[in-house]
Amino acid sequence: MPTLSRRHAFLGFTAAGAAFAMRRGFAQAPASGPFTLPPLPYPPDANEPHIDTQTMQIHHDKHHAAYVANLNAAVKDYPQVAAMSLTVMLARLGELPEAIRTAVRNNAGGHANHSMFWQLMGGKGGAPSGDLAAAIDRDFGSLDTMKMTFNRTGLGQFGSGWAMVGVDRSGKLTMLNRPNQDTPLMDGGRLLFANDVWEHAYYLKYQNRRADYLAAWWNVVNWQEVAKRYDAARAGTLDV
Ligand code: MN3
Repeated sequence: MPTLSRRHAFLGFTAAGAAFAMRRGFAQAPASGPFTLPPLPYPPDANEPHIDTQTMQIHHDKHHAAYVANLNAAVKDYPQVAAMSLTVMLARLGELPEAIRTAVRNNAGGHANHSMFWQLMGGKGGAPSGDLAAAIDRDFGSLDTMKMTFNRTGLGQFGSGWAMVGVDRSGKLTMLNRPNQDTPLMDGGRLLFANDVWEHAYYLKYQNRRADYLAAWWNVVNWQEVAKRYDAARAGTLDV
């Protein structure tokens, strides 16, 4: 099979695999797939009054659920892709079959981003402590400067996307932004935390006032959870 690249051969997208996928297309569609919607780790009113209950419910139960359903639909006929973890799938986007690459990018990205996002909230804001606080001071100057830069990043993201802080194995923090449901996981990176600046994340309560939403979000951040992510990043065990 001289025309197949090594990467395609590695992932098993051979003629036999394509034929298998086509046969599956005629079979009964499964009711679900390998990916599932994680439950919110707190009641939907836990972030009131800063993030309202209805926004939490629609955001989690409808928007995140749709990313999961669309991802399962995209990988349905591609068992080699369906078997991958989210982080592997996103890091290898360029190797995936072209027919599903965009769907996986949008929906695996959306599933990863939101799975992380719920974990970051449900807290009482305030300030981090210990190694995480020291890293924020070292890499951004101070917590207040970091928040200001993060809010400006979120405000400056044109259209839909995310304001993000990335973290590497050494614990170095980096201010980032990504459009749509893109994530540094697509470049093999890891996220410490991020805030969703799609209008669906804030429009019911804040309408066009994205700056107010960004400012209020800090009141529900769970810094204990962020600190766990920081420790996991340095241990090399941080996933989505
Ligand atoms: Mn969202």
